[in-house]
Amino acid sequence: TTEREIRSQPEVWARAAAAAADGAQVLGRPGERVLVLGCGTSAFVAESLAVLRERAGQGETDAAYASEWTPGRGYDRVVVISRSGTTSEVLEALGKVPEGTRTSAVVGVAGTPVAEAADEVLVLDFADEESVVQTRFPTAVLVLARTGFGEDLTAATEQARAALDAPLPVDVTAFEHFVFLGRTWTYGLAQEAALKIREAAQAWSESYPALDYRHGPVAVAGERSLVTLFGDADPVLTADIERTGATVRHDDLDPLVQLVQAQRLAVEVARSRGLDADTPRHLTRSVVL
Ligand code: F1P
Repeated sequence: TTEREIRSQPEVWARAAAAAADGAQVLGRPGERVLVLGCGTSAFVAESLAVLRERAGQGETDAAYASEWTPGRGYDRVVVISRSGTTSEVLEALGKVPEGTRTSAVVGVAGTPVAEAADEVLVLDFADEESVVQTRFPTAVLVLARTGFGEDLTAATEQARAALDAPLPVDVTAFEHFVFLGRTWTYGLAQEAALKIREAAQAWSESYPALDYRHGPVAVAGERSLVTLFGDADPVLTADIERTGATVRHDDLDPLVQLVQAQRLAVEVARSRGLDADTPRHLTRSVVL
């Protein structure tokens, strides 16, 4: 199931791009001060989305974990992201939004508690998933956002198709430690990639803002470490990391296609350890208290 959903991403992205005009409204009208909230995967999507929205000149945008947010500074709109639409902390966060602040929900399923609790709803039912481990829903939200903010993701979608048709260019048995580094909006992707490795493969993974990796965490890098750099290449950082014996990967792909490759990596690492990505240990599709 997870593999099938990973493979479906080019089709799902095309549909997400087509829905971008509606989406841009729900993600905050230009000039609005927006806060984006979510849990787990959706918290990382919130982080990336906040950077993308602000960078596109749409207005000040913050992101926070729904589970930790308490109202403080004022916003025109709070946008919550939840594939299931049932996550308790997201629902509780919506309940805390001050009177007069508009609320939007981006969900995979209409009629769910989160969808019902928000003033406006964007339902990406075509991106909904059966799997516990999220793959195409988060990427669809980001394709929709980027398209809505003026990017053309046709080439990235073609890149994803080509990447999916080729074998993953990594020998997963050579590594036991997986590190993902990102900058600006791709830091959210790096965190999401590391979460995939933990969820699907129960393997040791970490994520950092790229340049911060040298400020301590690099101490545990070694020959069994695979370090993936999202976004732009950085030869100086790469050389520094390679000195530890680690392997550094940077594909010249759209960062969302890099995330697709990380999702595939998680499935392959799981398989190499005798695990099934469809049945991750200790996890449920959404956390409902
Ligand atoms: C959020 C989430 C998932 C995670 C796990 C528990 O779900 O944290 O990201 O994989 O299954 O729930 P949602 O609010 O986006 O449905």
